[in-house]
Amino acid sequence: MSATTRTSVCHWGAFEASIEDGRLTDAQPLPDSGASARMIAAWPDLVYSKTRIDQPYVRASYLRDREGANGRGRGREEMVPIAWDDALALVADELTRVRARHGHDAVFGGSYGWSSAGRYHHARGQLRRFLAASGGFTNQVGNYSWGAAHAVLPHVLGDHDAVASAATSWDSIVEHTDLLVAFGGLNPKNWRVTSGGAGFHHMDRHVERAQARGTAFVVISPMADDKPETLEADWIALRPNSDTALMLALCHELLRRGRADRDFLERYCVGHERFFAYLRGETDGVAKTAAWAAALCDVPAGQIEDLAARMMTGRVMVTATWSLQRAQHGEQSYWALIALAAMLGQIGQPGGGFTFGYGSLNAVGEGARRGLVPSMESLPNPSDSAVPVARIADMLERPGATIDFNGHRVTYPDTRLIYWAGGNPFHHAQDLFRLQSAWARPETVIVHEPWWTATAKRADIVLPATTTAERNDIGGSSRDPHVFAMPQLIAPLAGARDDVAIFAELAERLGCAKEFTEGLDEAGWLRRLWRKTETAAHAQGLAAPDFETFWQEGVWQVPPPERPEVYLEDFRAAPEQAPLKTPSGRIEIVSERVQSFGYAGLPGHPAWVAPDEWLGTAEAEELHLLSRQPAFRLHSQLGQTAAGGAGEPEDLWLNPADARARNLGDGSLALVENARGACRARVKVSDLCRRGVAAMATGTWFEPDAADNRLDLSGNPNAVTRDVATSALGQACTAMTCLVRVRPYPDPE
Ligand SMILES: Nc1nc2c(c(=O)[nH]1)N[C@H]1C(S)=C(S)[C@@H](COP(=O)(O)OP(=O)(O)OC[C@H]3O[C@@H](n4cnc5c(=O)[nH]c(N)nc54)[C@H](O)[C@@H]3O)O[C@H]1N2
Ligand SMILES: Nc1nc2c(c(=O)[nH]1)N[C@H]1C(S)=C(S)[C@@H](COP(=O)(O)OP(=O)(O)OC[C@H]3O[C@@H](n4cnc5c(=O)[nH]c(N)nc54)[C@H](O)[C@@H]3O)O[C@H]1N2
Ligand SMILES: [Mo]
Repeated sequence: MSATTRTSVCHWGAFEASIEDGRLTDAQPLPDSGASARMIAAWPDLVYSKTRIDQPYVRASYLRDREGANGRGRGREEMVPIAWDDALALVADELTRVRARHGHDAVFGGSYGWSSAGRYHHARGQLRRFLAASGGFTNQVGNYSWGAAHAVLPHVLGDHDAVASAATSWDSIVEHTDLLVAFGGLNPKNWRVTSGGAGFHHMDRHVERAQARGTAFVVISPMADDKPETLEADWIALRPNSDTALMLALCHELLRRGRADRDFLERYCVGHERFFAYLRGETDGVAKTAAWAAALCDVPAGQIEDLAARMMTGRVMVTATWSLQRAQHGEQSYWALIALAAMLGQIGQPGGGFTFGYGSLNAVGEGARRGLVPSMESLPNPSDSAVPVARIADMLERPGATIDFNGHRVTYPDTRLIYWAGGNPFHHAQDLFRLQSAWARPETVIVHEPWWTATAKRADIVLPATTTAERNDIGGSSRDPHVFAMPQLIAPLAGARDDVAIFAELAERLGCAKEFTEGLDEAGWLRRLWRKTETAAHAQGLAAPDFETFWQEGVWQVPPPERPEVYLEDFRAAPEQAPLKTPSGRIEIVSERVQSFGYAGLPGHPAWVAPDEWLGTAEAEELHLLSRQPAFRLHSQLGQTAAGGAGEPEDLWLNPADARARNLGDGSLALVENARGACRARVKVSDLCRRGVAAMATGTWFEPDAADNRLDLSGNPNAVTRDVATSALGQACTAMTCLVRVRPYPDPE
């Protein structure tokens, strides 16, 4: 009998794993790391899940007649086990055939998804490396998390650091901030997760410290649970998707009361006079007053005026969750928030200005040095075909069509082959029934997965991948001061192979092994990645341990930065010496460039544009559906475990009055539906949910009813969400813009 413990990390935190006789028996958060014990302890359940794929499989009719098989059989037909060698031969042959007949753009390999924490065995990164080495592929650009911000922020701030990496640190807030105004709030469920995995989950402690020192908090959200339970905060319960109107009214109040910081605007910004004209209604005849916003947000005008008055004194930090921009015209809310912070004039001061995402992800504002977690190198893609991530169904439906995207045109490729590893489009895409029919079009779908997810089930060729427990890696998050060794804990299960090993085999068959592996195996690559950490550390005047020491100790805790980060501090200190990378070098409250695109609803400055589908246009019985991040899953990951709620219909939050009006009681089953589809959910009645709003978590395992292919039984909100772009600027996901009807779930006969 042998028993050992090893340290490792995953997207939901750092843990100590117990291994007995070659079996992973337990996992617990590292002491004082603050990671969720419920999520961490799910590791054995995850690794040994009945949903693991035990060997390669091929869809029955595809195996019989590759070119004659009908794509509509995906997800419905039997999957036939085949030998690894035959599966690899089939994949290699199919890649060669499709590229020869239709060109490399016909291979869609964007493969969006979080994969797992290790930076070397990152499935999505390795797939794209392999497809680049073997001849090229159509890629995806942007992400689901902050696709709209990714497009608009470079026009306003010169880059997208404000959402991707930069943040005024909590230490700075604790010391200086008098008022923190949080659009979208600070929901602690989102702090359980960091991309790449973190050693600290201390966001709640930071909030507590700030409160104890005297920072006041305002939570602006349709949901009152968007804050830690112990945090005392004022709640402004606005309608979903109306934040931009509220921000513009706050700007108008500052202007009307002569409290806009004109010195700041003149020195650091461009365009404020034109923006002011818009606020006053000089350009469109509508002044953006508190009364104007009150009608749109369904918030009393007095409450808006009071909030504006509070923001006129002391040090004020404004923040917004990423959810705000995952909505139609989501670009505007981020631009408006920047304009509001600019009018307050505290950008670049300790504890002041704006920061995106405190309420969205663990470790935003955690004091950490950047650049020490190594990332795997990519290879240049011989194809320049690339499509915005959220446009996948549109791309599959309309080969050859062109769309506007951030000042240029994108032509959709004629997709003949889809290759996915490390993502779950049948979790992440909106309007899944639309995706399901578009997905039937290509000739071949290849998926690597450890588990039989909805995407794996909808493949022609499925290759079983190992989990991080079954291989060696290095992990960590750029926002957290740790780098972790991720030692192999157990032998690969059943027939599973590492993604990298699969690609290396395929590369051998396709004659590009040298380009793909560069002659290195796992051990060689991990050492090469660690050398990048050593070099980056050296450049910052630090000494990283050598690889052997790092591997033996299991973690390198990086010394904290010398001073708390203050976003745009250097720019504020010397705008001429440290200009922004915008055309003017300053914050662009008006962007001539965006205006020059001539897109509908984008006048070149923050503006209110009503969504097509929201409470402002809803019929009496319609509710606005919010599909939020799940509390104890990572998207669809952990959805097959008890910790992630496997087998339970997902909760649907309703206000007591809305539940009563629909004859729904707490715990009863409901049908959530609209013209796009329906899903089943379990009602949770709560006055923390604003009237007119229904809220669900994403990430259940999509499970359409066999008898009714527009009904999902698992409770996946993407059965009903809308697959329309934020705007031509971002072409990003708009999951939060969605109306539904809710009624009791019909009793089975
Ligand atoms: N309605 C609605 N939809 C949303 C959102 C929303 O707010 N509302 N949010 C969106 C956002 S922000 C995001 S980021 C996306 C998330 O969408 P995804 O990132 O696609 O979701 P995950 O469930 O993390 O998918 C990762 C997949 O990789 C697999 N995997 C893990 N490790 C490995 C490995 O080593 N090898 C291989 N081959 N596979 C592996 C997992 O099993 C899982 O199926 O969802 C988006 N969808
Ligand atoms: N536990 C857990 N944490 C996660 C993830 C996970 O899967 N599980 N996923 C991670 C990922 S990939 C991402 S991108 C981030 C996403 O981070 P966010 O996008 O910020 O997360 P959400 O939970 O979608 O939304 C945050 C809150 O915004 C509120 N909200 C929704 N719509 C509106 C609106 O129109 N106006 C206002 N004012 N508020 C609104 C909701 O009540 C919700 O609780 O979360 C990360 N954190
Ligand atoms: Mo995300």
